[in-house]
Amino acid sequence: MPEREVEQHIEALLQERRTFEPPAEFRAQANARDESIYEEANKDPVAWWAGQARERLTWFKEWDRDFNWDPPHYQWFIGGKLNASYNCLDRHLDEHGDRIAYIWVPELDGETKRITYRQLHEDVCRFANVLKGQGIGKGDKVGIYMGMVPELPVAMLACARIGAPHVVVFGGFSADSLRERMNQAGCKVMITMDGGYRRGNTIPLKANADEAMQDTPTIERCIVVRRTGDDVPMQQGRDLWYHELMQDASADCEAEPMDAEDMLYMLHSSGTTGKPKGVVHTTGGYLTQVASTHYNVFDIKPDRDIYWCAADIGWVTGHSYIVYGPLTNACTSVLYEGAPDYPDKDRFWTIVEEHKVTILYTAPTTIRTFMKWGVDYPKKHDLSSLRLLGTVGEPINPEAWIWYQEYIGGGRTPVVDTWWQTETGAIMITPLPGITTLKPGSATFPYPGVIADVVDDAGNPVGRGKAGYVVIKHPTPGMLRTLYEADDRYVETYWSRFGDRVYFPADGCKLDEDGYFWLLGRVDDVMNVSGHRISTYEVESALVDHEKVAEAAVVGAQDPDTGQAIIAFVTLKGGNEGTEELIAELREHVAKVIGKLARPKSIIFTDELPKTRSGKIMRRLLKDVAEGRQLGDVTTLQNADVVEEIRQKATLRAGEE
Ligand code: 7RM
Repeated sequence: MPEREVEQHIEALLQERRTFEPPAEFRAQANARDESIYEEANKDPVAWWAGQARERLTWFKEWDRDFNWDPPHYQWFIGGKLNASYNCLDRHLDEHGDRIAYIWVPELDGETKRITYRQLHEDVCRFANVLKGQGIGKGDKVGIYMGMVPELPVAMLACARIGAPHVVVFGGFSADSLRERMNQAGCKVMITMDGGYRRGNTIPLKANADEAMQDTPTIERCIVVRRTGDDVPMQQGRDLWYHELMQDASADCEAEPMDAEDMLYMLHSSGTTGKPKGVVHTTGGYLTQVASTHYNVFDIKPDRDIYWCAADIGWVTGHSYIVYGPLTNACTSVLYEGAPDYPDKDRFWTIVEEHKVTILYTAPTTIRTFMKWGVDYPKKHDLSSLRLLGTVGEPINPEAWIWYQEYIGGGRTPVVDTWWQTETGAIMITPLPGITTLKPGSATFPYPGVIADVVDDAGNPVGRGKAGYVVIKHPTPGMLRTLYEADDRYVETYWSRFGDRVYFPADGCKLDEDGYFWLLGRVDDVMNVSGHRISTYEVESALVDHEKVAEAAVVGAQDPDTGQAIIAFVTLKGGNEGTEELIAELREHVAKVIGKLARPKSIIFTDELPKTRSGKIMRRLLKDVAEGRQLGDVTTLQNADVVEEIRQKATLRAGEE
């Protein structure tokens, strides 16, 4: 299909259909289909969450007190006892033991594995015994540095089973980053793999782990899963093979009763500057919010749905919506090992077609990449099994939202744009697909039980039609309890901006005339140009709205005249050239969409934008480039080499001006 036609079609849809009602059949069958859910939750959020905790989880012992708030610290379900692995596995066995928990799709064809709840339970029990055999018990931290293989959720759940908090580090992180996180957490054991597959190459996980372990005094053992079969050195007395340990382990292991407030895991936040923050999540509260949101936002029908969250388990999205949410809800998930363009750019659609995926959850940046690749890839496949789509990670521009719904969802599916953070543990602002009238680009409304608002610099509500900071006015069960061994930083980062009773996520947000929330991105990305507040995202959205633009990143660079100046980095759709004429055209286009005040001062064309491994554009780096600074740490980039290219172009342009 010619791209011009696609663009015109999208343009027309953007004009015509500003809002999307839930399709009647969808609403009729939705888990959440009655608007009273909001009223009920608003009346008494604590009681509502307690209801969710009872409904969605199995407790060994009911809590004595549902909530305690000693600002800015809080606890949920105090005195309650439960186990996350028991909730994910054991309690499903009688009725659903033969249901598939994971359809594991390896990057290479031909070895798809279907793992039932019973098999997963058995592996988890065995591995829990393996960990016990290595001296791991309640409270000991376990580092995990793996690719997307079934042994990864097995390892996490085994930790949860014996009460050992896991500390997962994304497999794309360097040895240095891994070491820093292992030491910060004081991990006793590390679980890794010989290597992982990515785009046909192998990632040397064990080699990186070895390098990290040259200076990790607390790590006593390293357990290695065999995946690639590469020859890796095994250090006598420290390193052990997973498959050998599993062979001898008993499949009998009681789940340890944990306190609701016991740490389930720690995960370092994807901060781009400074020391990583060890975000602490609990057992009862976290699992409650994850299970509740997963069930209602994705409208999970455990016996029918094939659900696919295409994130990496190394990020919070994977923790909550590949492991804990779907398993708590006894759902069948796709677990995909590899990249969206391997062996070809239609890999996702091959998987959706072959496994009849019904729900797909991915990131806006991935969607924009699909747009860049063109509609012919999805069009080659039958995607009619899809009934619901979701996005997370950054604001989604309306054009991408519409494209996603139209070309992936066949114009039928609701799209849930879900806003949340590593720190919140679970979804906070989101549509409920059977209830909410959608507006492309808006995450719509706070989830039931979430009290959110938008405030100005002084902390006063801005009211409808205005922008400010999004805030959370009452702790939810899934939110972080602290930063590991850095409680001062916790208080200062999240509970100080507007006093100790208001959680500050550091995201800008606009409330529209109908009370919809439009998340605008990090407030550190908001520019101030001649006293005007302009979101980098708004300008980016205007740029990608232009027919020749594939992706754009905008930063505010210091400027002697206007305070900040808008600098745009732009990648073009195939076949277009970055000429002076086009620069003028794009500036004009932004002026038309937002206003002259938002016109970028400079536009720099580049083949790629620098992105973190979770796909977030590294604006900080681009800001460094735009302001002519020495570049900081680039190790968390997935494509570090593009930075030098961009820097040279930026210098050239500066010379021209
Ligand atoms: C889940 C996750 C958190 C930051 C957050 C926002 C941005 C995430 C959305 C979004 C607009 C969304 N955790 N963000 N989702 N912005 N709309 N639907 O991404 O800790 O890695 O990032 O991501 O800025 O503060 S995270």
